[in-house]
Amino acid sequence: MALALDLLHTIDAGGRRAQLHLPHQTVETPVFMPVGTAGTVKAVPQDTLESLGAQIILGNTYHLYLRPGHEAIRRMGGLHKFISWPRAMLTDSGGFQVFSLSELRKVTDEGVKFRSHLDGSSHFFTPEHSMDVQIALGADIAMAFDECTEYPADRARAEESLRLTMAWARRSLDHFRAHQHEVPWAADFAGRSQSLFGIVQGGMYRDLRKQSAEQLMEMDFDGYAIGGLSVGEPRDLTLEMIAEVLPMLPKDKPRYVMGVGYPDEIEQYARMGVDMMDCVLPTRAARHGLLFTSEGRLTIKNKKFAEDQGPPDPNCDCMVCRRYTRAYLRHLMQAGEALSATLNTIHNLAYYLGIMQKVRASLEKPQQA
Ligand code: PRF
Ligand code: ZN
Repeated sequence: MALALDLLHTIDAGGRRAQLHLPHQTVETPVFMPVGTAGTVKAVPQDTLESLGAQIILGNTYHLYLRPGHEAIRRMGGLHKFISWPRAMLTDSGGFQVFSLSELRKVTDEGVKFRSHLDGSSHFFTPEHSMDVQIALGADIAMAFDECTEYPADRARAEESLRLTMAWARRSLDHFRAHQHEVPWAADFAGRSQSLFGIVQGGMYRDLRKQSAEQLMEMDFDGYAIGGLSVGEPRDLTLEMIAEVLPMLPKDKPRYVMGVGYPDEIEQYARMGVDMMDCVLPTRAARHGLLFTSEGRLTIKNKKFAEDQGPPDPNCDCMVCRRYTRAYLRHLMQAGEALSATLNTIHNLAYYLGIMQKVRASLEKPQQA
């Protein structure tokens, strides 16, 4: 069996409190997944992520394929063992990263030819190759190889891009099913296997989104993601696309919106019935000195914090807010100290994970009349 989703409670707005049973972890949902692109959630050690309550983290096929290489990771027992992460993991398929990071891309029906952003070397990714890499990495959840349609895209362009993504979804699933048993930990989890999610695309066209979801459901993936959002479109469009697709998806399978969002967005989408979300925002912003707090955003290098003896967020009980002052965090950033990124990231992740914890608690309560 791949995964199992146990629904604990559902509200009228569609939101669900559930348990997602994966080989390495039972994940309490809705869940926020910190991004660990190259086998590390930047600046934070794995034991700290565990104490922050991170249940599942992301890895990227594109980065890990280029360095250190998926075959090396397979020989070392898979990504969990390599990075010493005992809980759940999900790998993105490489599609999105090839489009956002690599140079000189050439897309054909067969796949994508691109040059590495590291050394300019030439590579060719196909749906089959993305599956081979993701099976070697052995995350609990792998993603279909897709094309993230850019924004804005006119109707003809969105249709053509969707046609490609749907053909790649079919090929991803066929290859995954044929090779799934080659996952490095196959022998350690009798009866539990890696899962594959399909990705809904379709630009900002509601009927294309619908068509995409229908086609993927017919293929019968283990879960469904909504991609191609948070790519520069206004927020009401993001919301409209999510609202169009969510009610169509099967109730007994996880729903994942890729690459969102700001704190109020992840809360809103979770209440609508999105089970999983990931975003670089809390981690990337932290490294630029932007803290998310219960009192709004804080630019920590601001001079006004030079002698501020208060905690970053007075309503946060994370290990940073319990111990350090705004003045100290400002100093670390000003001095270019490595600890700056670590402490800022720990707080931002605690804040994001805390939001989801509160949403989970509120989804468990009987609804007010
Ligand atoms: N496809 C994949 N990964 C993604 C996206 C997508 O559309 C997005 C869009 N926000 C983030 N990550 N494969
Ligand atoms: Zn904090």
